[in-house]
Amino acid sequence: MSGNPDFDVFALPEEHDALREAIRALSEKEIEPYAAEVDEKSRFPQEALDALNASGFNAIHVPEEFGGQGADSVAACIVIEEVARVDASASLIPAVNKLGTMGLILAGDADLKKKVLPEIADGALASYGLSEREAGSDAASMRTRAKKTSEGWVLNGGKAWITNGGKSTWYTVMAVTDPEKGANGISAFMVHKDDPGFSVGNLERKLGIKGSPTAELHFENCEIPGDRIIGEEGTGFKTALQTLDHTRPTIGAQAVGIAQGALDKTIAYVKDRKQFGKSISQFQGVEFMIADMAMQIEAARLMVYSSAARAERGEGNLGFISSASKCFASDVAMKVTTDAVQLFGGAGYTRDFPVERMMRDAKITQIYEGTNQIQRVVMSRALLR
Ligand code: COS
Repeated sequence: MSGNPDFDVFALPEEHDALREAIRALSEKEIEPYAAEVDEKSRFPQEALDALNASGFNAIHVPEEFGGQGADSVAACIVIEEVARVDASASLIPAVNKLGTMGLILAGDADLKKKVLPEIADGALASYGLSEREAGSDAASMRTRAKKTSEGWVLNGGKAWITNGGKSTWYTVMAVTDPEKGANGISAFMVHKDDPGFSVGNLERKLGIKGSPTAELHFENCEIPGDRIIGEEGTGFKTALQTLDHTRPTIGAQAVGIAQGALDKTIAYVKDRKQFGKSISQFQGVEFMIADMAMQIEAARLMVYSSAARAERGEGNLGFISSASKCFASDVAMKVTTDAVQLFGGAGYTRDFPVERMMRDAKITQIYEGTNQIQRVVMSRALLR
């Protein structure tokens, strides 16, 4: 059977393959050597930030008109996936830069975009502030308030579990502007780290992604100018959910990357490790586990790219596919990394090998950007409405 060279409808464009090659090489050279130490010391992966900033992989989603590269959503997923393959903490740099600017890109006005986006393209970090201690899955029950004044807005309250909090320059913050209107009384704002009354509180002590600080944000009569609102008053909750429609696939990409990293390490290990006089990769019990791991990763990757491509094309009703891709890929990452530890045996349970870190890092992908239970709520609502 001869191949049809024109049949490229279900293949990634060559640019994406070239992008993967470039970001993989950079990740293996500049990020992977520090990953174990970053985790061990719970320190920020500065080397990764420097390398990503120097190569322009820090925020490739920023549109060209605002100083970025205007890369498509699948390209952004590939960058996140390849960084996560060696270090999940570092992959939160490009992932959260997208999360922290997507509301602005989708719903902000040109002047605010001009103020914020070029800085992010240049290497400043952005974060996303939706959750509060008492408003996690039920995000609309948030208490942080923003009151209009003659000068602009004054924010009071606090946000919790903010990824890269304290490292970011800009924060997309959702706050209640009209408590009578529920979800439709929430607005979105861009807050700068130097705004008076803004401060970063305690850092969480976590199971994984230890290189990425997770912080509280405090707003005590925090004054911001009037032009920092994203879109119209009262549209902030919708902007926040629309953002997640675009960024849940990026968490799927992170999960795929973590899983692929664990599989690659496991394949090398099981070929090398000998028991009963032969390499353990020659036992069918091991072969079948490897096959299942790879099969699940492949399915997750396809769902993530398809979801990112649909977001890129501007399709409506992204709720089902974006939640499905994040949910499926993160469940795959948890399963694959757990199996990786199993296949490494006693060695896998030690910090001498990276798979236990990958297993700890995978767990968060089932929780953040909406728990996998919330993803199933979003999916079933889309299917049954
Ligand atoms: N895009 C735009 N608007 C949306 C939307 C979307 N994807 N999904 C819902 N909306 C709109 C609804 O249409 C509704 O507007 P109207 O009242 O004008 O019809 C409004 O937003 C509120 O929606 P809904 O009533 O469905 O909100 P709920 O309070 O029931 O919450 C869930 C919905 C649970 C899906 C939402 O709170 C959620 O995703 N929670 C998890 C939050 C999360 O992911 N947190 C992690 C932090 S981010 S790292």
